[in-house]
Amino acid sequence: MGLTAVSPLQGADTPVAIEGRPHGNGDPLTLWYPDPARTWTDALPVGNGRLGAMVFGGPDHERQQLNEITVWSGGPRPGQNKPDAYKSLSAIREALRKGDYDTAQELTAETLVCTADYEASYQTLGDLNFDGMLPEGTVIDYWRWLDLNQAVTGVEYKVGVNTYRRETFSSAPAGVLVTHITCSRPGGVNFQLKLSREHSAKTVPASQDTLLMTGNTDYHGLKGNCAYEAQVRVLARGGTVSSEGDHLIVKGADEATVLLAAGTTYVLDYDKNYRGPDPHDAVSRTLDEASAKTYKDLLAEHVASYQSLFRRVKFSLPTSEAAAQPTDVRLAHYKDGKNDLSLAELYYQMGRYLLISSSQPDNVLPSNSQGLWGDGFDLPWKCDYKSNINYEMNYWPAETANLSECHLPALRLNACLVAPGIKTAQAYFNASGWVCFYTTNAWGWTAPGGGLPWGAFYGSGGWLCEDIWEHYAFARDPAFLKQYYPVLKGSAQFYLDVLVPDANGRLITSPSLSPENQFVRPDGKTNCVDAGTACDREIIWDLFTNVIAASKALGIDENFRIRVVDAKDRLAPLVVGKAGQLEEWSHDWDMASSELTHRHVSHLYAAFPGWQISPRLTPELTKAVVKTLEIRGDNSTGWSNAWKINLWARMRDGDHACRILNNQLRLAAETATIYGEGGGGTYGNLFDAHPPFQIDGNFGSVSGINEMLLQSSERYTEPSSPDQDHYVIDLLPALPSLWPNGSIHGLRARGGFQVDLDWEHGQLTIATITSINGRSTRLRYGEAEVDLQLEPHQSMQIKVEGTKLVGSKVAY
Ligand code: FUC
Repeated sequence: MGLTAVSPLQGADTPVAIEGRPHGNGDPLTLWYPDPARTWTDALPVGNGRLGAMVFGGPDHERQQLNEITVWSGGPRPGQNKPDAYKSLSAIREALRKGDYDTAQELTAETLVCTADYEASYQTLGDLNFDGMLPEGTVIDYWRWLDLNQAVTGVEYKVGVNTYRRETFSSAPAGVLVTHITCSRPGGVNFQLKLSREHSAKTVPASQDTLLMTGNTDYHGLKGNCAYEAQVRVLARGGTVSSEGDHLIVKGADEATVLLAAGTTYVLDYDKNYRGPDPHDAVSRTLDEASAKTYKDLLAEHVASYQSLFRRVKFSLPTSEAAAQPTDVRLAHYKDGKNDLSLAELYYQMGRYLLISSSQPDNVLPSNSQGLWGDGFDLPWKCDYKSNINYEMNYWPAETANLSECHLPALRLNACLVAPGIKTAQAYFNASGWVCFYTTNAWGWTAPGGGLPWGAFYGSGGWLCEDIWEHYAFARDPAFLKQYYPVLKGSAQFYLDVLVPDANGRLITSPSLSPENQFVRPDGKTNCVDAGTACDREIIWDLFTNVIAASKALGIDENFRIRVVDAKDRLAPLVVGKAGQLEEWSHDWDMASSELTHRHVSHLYAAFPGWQISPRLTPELTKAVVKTLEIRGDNSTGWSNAWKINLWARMRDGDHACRILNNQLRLAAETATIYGEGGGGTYGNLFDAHPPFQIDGNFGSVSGINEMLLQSSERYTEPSSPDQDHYVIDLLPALPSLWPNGSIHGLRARGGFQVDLDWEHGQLTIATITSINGRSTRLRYGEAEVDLQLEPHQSMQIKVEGTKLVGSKVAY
């Protein structure tokens, strides 16, 4: 990107000559650019969890592409459950027992795959277009930024001697998108404003200063179960505001504040068919209340609310001159990272920013596969909640990166899958409990949609329960665990019902898929339907472990627990194959695969996000995980690379983890889908490239950085409280040699602790452990260990003395 550009801007009527300014503001947590966005992945995202915009920053023509997290096409599909589908199960299982994989696969495809259309997609809310903002003349000193400290994006430039400035943010406390426009020349603020949407929308003036857009999510013959409303209002100081058709016209103002509020009929309630009241009253009230505040007050309350989450973690790596360059230029030059270490810090905090901005604690729906941001009506992969990895990955950093409350929208959605999931469990397995197959969406989809080798993966129900347990393990709120225990139990009931003995009497799932992958048998035939894949067993192992721990912690359900303990003990063990790899399938078929580098590494679930495999507890299986990672390679889609950062960190190989992270910090331009090698990278606005843009890679990478610096997955038994789960906190378990000096403060660890870490020359200098509400933990640094007892809110500083960890209590 050059510093001087003459470019027709997206959607602009007239090309504008622009000279960008050579420096940003030097702030390490600001993304900046010397020219406006040309493409959607150059534009900068803002969001209050629910209401978001991609801001392009054109000087004459500004486009803000809008999203509201509940704008979904389609609706609930009661027909997703094929009655009596389960009747084919015994024939499928029998075929698998006999090794007749072709028949098993045919029968699975015919009967266990849902035939209802899977068409619903997350959609754009529309566009807010500002036109005619400039007088004649060359734009100089242009820059565009996103300040992660304040969650504000802006542009500033000059024409002649006059400075024009716009700031945009989406406020969680006020519930509105705010754009503030100023010019150093009195009366210099002029523009026309248009609120529009390409499909199913009508915009009318609601008053002289307000536009109202209403519509629904009908799209190409697909009826939408969602009606929406957006209202935009201009508050000007000086000058005039008038409405004309679907436009507002601002003339000669000294400054203007543009407020946008939006809402839909969507409610996360299966019993109400996901449909609530018309949003008109709520939208009008929100807009009126925000209009009564000054811009200064709106900004102050927004920044305070955002910073209460964002400022909890401070990550610091040494900075260099390279950090002064525009963000996309930094990406283009990053390579092995040696000359621009602090780009990893910016990328890390961008991930936290994106989670806060797409998943506020009271969001009606969680962060989807593009977070909150999507431009279109039928978005990539429906922009849904793909629960065979992608949706869960979105929330991997929620707890460790100290954003526990931001996890709640996902936990509520998961709990809301129980009602439809009970029907799916009955229809496809005649089983009790609930299940979700490989994906879900806003409408309670739990069935095996999507054909093979996608749809019939039924490990997702168990995988979604991992989030529930993790929230408890970190936040340690017994009331939460009590409330969500039935969700965990219902999932365990399902798996207890569907497990069957293998030839050796060990329990497996049958039929069973390993997400989206296929195996090649010795006769050269390719199939995906197996019995007892490793991934299913690992998910069930984790779920059972957590249900046992939950029922103990709550002191309930002993009889059920005994059943779960028994089944867990009988699960078929994990196996190391001839190549030294962890076997993915029921046989040693991995090395015959035509896709040895397949992006899904589902059978490594046991190493991350699970903990069944770890270097200390299971060294042989750990070697097999390392071998498998080597075979799969480092080069795949964005989310696959991000998963491997976490896995290599768990394998205690910080340098390998960091190598993959460095590869993620590579400027991507491709937006067409790439499924394997050649994928990955990061767009100019720091969005992850699958490609196309998919936000899980951002979140997975944040989690991966956390795993390099702090781990707390290994459990131990504490004799003084045997019914509680206790965790080893590993300090700097996989510190990469590229980062010999740095610090990270405010990470969270399981068991209810917060940790600050400082290191120099690759060695820990000081760690501070604070109990949030945990009492016992075991700290580990290298081979040194110490058991700690802390009262809630007590802190302890830890130093390394020789081979020992020595602590002193400090005031919190
Ligand atoms: C699965 C993945 C793809 C993509 C999509 C959203 O199908 O295999 O890579 O992430 O989900």
